[in-house]
Amino acid sequence: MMAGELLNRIRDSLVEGEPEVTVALTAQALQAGLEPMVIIKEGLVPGMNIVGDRFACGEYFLPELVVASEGMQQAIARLEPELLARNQKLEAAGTVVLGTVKGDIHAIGKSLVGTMLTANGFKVHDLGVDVPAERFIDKVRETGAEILGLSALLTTTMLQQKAVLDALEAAGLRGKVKVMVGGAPVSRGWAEEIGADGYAEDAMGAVQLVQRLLG
Ligand code: B1M
Repeated sequence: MMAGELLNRIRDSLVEGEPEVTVALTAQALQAGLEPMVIIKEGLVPGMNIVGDRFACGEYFLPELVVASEGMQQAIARLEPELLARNQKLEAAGTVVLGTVKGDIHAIGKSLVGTMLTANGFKVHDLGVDVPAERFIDKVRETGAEILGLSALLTTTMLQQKAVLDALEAAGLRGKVKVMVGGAPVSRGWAEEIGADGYAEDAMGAVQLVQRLLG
């Protein structure tokens, strides 16, 4: 099968809700020599976007969203060792605390950001999803992290990014840690508005941003 066809089939298997097919095709794509990031960007993400659009217009419901996200998560789990193997550094380039903000349980994009940061030599403390401001603050204090990454996928939970920045300020930590925000509804303008140190559009952008923030 040609690379393009394989990627289209990966996309379609997510849209059709066939996680085991998604994983099998992902393995096949790796074997065929496709780069893991290409499989994510040109197969999995387009599939997920179609599922999201169908959900938004009422054609799909939550069960379809859940099945598609399982397919994507399993496929990324299959790709993760390959992503990590591509760029192992011996010395930690810096420490990042990462999580999806309170009220928000979207994990996939945040986890991908964590994987790519790890692959590029950063020590990542991933606190998971639905993380309250106090947990971010405790972890930043405990680890002395230089970077705090806040993911939000809902327009409602974007406000939590601002809440975490306010809580950092109140805790006297704002000057000690650089804050990166991201997630589908987040923009550079929003990052500026709430006084974050940077915005990244995707996982590779997050790696570049962290490298830049750490000079
Ligand atoms: Co939800 N959901 N969802 N969902 N879901 C969206 C986000 C939505 C846009 C779908 C739609 O209507 N079109 C919509 C939000 C509308 C809005 O607010 N504007 C939505 C909704 C409404 C909901 C619920 C409210 C539905 C309901 O219950 N009625 C509910 C909310 C639950 C909650 O959080 N409290 C809900 C639930 C779910 C599931 C649990 C079923 C599932 C998530 C499962 C999981 O993660 N374990 C889910 C999914 C899968 C989606 C879509 C379809 C896909 C998200 C995804 O994983 N994308 C999504 C539609 C869409 O985005 N197309 C949708 C793939 C991922 C690789 O991309 O997450 O964007 P993304 O991450 C990217 C970048 O954004 C960036 O890098 C990543 C990699 O390139 N990035 C960062 C992300 N975080 C970053 C952090 C950074 C930097 C970059 O620095 C810190």
